[in-house]
Amino acid sequence: MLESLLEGFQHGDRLALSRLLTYASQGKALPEILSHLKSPPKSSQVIAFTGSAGVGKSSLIGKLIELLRRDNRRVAVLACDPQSPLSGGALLGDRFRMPTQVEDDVFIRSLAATPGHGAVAEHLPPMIRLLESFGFDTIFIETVGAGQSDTAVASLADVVAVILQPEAGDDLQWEKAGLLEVADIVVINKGDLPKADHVESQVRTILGLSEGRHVPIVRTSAKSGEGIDGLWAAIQAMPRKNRGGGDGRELLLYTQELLAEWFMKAQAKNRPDVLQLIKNWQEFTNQRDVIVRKLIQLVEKDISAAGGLDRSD
Ligand SMILES: Nc1nc2c(ncn2[C@@H]2O[C@H](COP(=O)(O)OP(=O)(O)O)[C@@H](O)[C@H]2O)c(=O)[nH]1
Ligand SMILES: [Mg+2]
Repeated sequence: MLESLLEGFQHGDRLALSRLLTYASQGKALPEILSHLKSPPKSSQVIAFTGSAGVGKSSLIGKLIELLRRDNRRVAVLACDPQSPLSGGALLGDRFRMPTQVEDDVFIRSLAATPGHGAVAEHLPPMIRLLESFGFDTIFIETVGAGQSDTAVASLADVVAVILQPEAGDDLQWEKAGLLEVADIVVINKGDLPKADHVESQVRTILGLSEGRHVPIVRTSAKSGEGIDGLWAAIQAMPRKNRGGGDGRELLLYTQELLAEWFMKAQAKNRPDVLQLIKNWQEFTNQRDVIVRKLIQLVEKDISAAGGLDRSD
């Protein structure tokens, strides 16, 4: 089954891509899948759109897709939305302001964000690898910005665009100020509404406080289409990050995910050895490195017994 999927994938079969993405999103067969992926001739540009619900992330991505399709670029979207389950039917309907999936060179997948991973769906890194290997030029990741998970997005994307909108209230909330820390570009969308100037000046103040960082601010309206070209130009002007795994971040992220999964499963099964370690952790605070080493030993034993971390259940 997996073999024929991988075979189909190599031949550009979108159904095979779709199935493999589902495997990856469930953490299934990751080592096999990843080891079969060929490096694409050209790496994709991964662009994260993050910001509160309703600011217009999907609408903006939809507009950019129209623009990119005019250049015949192949585009994929991974939309991580805690409110929308994988069934995604509603998402791809009216509410999701993106072109429909009829076009062959546009691929959209909505994902439920995994608890414990903040806004970032679990196993996003291998999913990005799949899309990249399939040959998409541009990959958008849509996330609802929320605290620490943004750092994870930042490490997965070449460019992080933080989307804001004019607010009824006066002040930018702190939560948004925190979001700005991960921004490579700040987008003030809904420029057709009043108060956009006010938001922009607040953003300038906050960004001005962190010296030595130049973050472009772009005004857009996904409704009128104004500013969309400028947004794309700003995105293209950003330097590419080293996403290829060469700086170790991908390895680290992957390891963290696998360990978290192992740990959660072990806890759910009430494994006595793990429960004991958790108890020790609380009692013997001066021996924590010993406890960590014991835990790693347990994981190691499991891997060799099961022939791989992914099959350890
Ligand atoms: N007036 C105005 N409305 C917008 C604009 N962009 C998006 N919207 C509307 O804002 C709502 C939320 O948009 P959506 O793209 O789903 O936001 P998301 O939750 O951030 O993905 C929808 O009703 C859109 O039609 C804009 O530039 N101007
Ligand atoms: Mg959306």
